[in-house]
Amino acid sequence: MDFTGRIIDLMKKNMQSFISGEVLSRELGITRSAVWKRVKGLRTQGYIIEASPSKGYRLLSIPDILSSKEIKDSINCSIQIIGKEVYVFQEIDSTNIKGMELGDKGYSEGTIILAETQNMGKGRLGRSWISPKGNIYLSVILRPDILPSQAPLITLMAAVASASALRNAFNIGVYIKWPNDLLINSKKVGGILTEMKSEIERINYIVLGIGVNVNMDSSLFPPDVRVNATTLKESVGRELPRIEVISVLLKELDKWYKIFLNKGSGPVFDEWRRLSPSLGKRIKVMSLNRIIEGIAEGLDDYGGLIVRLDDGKTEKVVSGDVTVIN
Ligand code: BT5
Repeated sequence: MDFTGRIIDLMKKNMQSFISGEVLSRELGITRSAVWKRVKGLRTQGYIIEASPSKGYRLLSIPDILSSKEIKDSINCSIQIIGKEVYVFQEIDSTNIKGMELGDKGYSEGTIILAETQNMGKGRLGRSWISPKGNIYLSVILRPDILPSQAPLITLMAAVASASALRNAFNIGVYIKWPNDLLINSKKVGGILTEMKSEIERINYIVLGIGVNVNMDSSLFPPDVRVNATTLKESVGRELPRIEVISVLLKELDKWYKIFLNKGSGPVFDEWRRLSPSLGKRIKVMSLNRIIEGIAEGLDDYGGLIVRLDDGKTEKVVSGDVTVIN
């Protein structure tokens, strides 16, 4: 690690209290003026560092810039699968596109791709995901030993993990709407896009993409999206350090992915039901080629939505957009 990295590390260990220039210069084996030069450099990167001639330096805040080291440090020890490799891009077309590229090249399960902004962020069915700075755009490469027809279960697992992570860490009511929406007060705060490369009977890899609106300025949403969208900042009432959000997301994803691999979909379904207020409600589902209305009754074994129609029959829906009818 270079001198600047080591200065950050030492100051972080003493966050909010002073560390003298003398101690820093001794630890690093460089002069005090060389330490000061690097502190000035850190300030230009957005680190807020107080400098006192008698007491030394005090780190007050860290800029909200994503770096693979910060992310790895934040999840260190507690994670077994998700986040073994972390790649961060300033700007990218789509983290899912990059995930497919790396998946093809054989990158290992748990590899993470993050970007500060996406210029071709993807939603489902060719839709786009608005991706300005300040949010989380995350993709994970997974290589589960499941059938291609079971891949939608990964979306449900990720929805449960993401909603649980945000609920526990920030005490906010995040709910799930089938199949891939994360909602706060019925507005979309995040979405999940699961893509895969497979043969008929075997998945080569899955790219699990998660987008969460964190600190973005909501006025950047076009009006038609704005009415149905929200950010964590709006709910919590303050900006959140994205590293903290990413860290809780990755830890919870690791936990739920292992539960899914070891125990199957049962525990995921149980939690999914608890977090899905639209179950039991009257809904309208718009799929590519039809619209149906009925009561949202539950999930089938593959994560499809079971809808009870007015004539008493049930239909299984594998993809579509759900609206709750009041
Ligand atoms: C989704 O699609 O909700 C999946 C979103 C997945 C985004 C992540 S970011 C990391 C990874 N890399 C990618 O390129 N994608 C994934 P869908 O259910 O089809 O919803 C898309 C619709 O949500 C759009 O048509 C808009 O109406 C709305 N929308 C777009 N951007 C939004 C945003 N930032 N917040 C809330 N709603 C948005």
